Amino acid sequence: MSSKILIIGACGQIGTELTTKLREIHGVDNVVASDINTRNLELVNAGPFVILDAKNFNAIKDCCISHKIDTIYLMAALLSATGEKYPMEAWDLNMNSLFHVLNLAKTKQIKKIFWPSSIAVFGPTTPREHTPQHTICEPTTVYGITKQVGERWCEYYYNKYDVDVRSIRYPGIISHKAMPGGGTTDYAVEIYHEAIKKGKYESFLSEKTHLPMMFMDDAIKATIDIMSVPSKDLTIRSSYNLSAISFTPEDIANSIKAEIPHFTITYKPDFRQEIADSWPSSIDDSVARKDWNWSHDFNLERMTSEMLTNLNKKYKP
Ligand code: AKB
Repeated sequence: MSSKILIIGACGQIGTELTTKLREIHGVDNVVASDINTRNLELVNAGPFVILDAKNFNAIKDCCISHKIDTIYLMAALLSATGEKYPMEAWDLNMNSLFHVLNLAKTKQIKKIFWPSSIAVFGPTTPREHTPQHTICEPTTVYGITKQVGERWCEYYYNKYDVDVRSIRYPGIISHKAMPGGGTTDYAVEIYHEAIKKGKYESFLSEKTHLPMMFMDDAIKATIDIMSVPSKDLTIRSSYNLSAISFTPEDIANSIKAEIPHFTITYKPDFRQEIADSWPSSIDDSVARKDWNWSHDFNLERMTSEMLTNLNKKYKP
């Protein structure tokens, strides 16, 4: 029997592409997309869609009952940069939405949950290079704190209540369909849009800021893969380290210049620099590679070529 899936936060950067992929796999009618508003009309019109506030337990519960949902992907969250501007809102949304789905799964109404964590669980005291799966986690952002605490709760619900919750620590995600919103790694998406539209970009991170990143296709593959493996194969019930490529704004600018020679970049670091400086520069994801055969496909050059080809079609059809 096919799963009946609910995606909460389906109109966001990852939710948009995850919804499409899950519908390809499970059938359009088996995947209910939901968000707090209808900001992505293409997605809203492409299949079942419900307006849903991730902070409202009863609304999530009613939606699950009426659509006979057994699997939830909880993609709604306030990210690192927005979280610093609205700390209490970030805490409220990121924690309560997680408790709502964990508590639904505790009653066995929901059989499986995907909840994304982030490299933001790490902080300035974490080893920066090849950050191990198990290491010091002293995050200095509200977003990072919510992800760290969320990881502890996921593991707790798995151990105490046998809740099958699965999670990965996403690095910065680069994509050309929906824009990211409110993250520190957003520069790595904006830069491609501005390269096509204006031939120049002012980066809010300094040229040598080296961060872990990933192309969207790899992130979707990881998300689908971890949800597909038998439960017994997963040895981590907090969240898996996940890695693909790491680069600086200077590296990404050089890869764009290889295709658009007149492209120029300038640097004007803002408050997000401090957040980026507190995160690892590369991640050791050997446990994910061993447990569920994770591997990535896109390097920087291939990603740049894919981004520029698709954004060219969008802006210069
Ligand atoms: C952010 O920059 O806040 C996110 C993340 C790394 O989780 N993209």
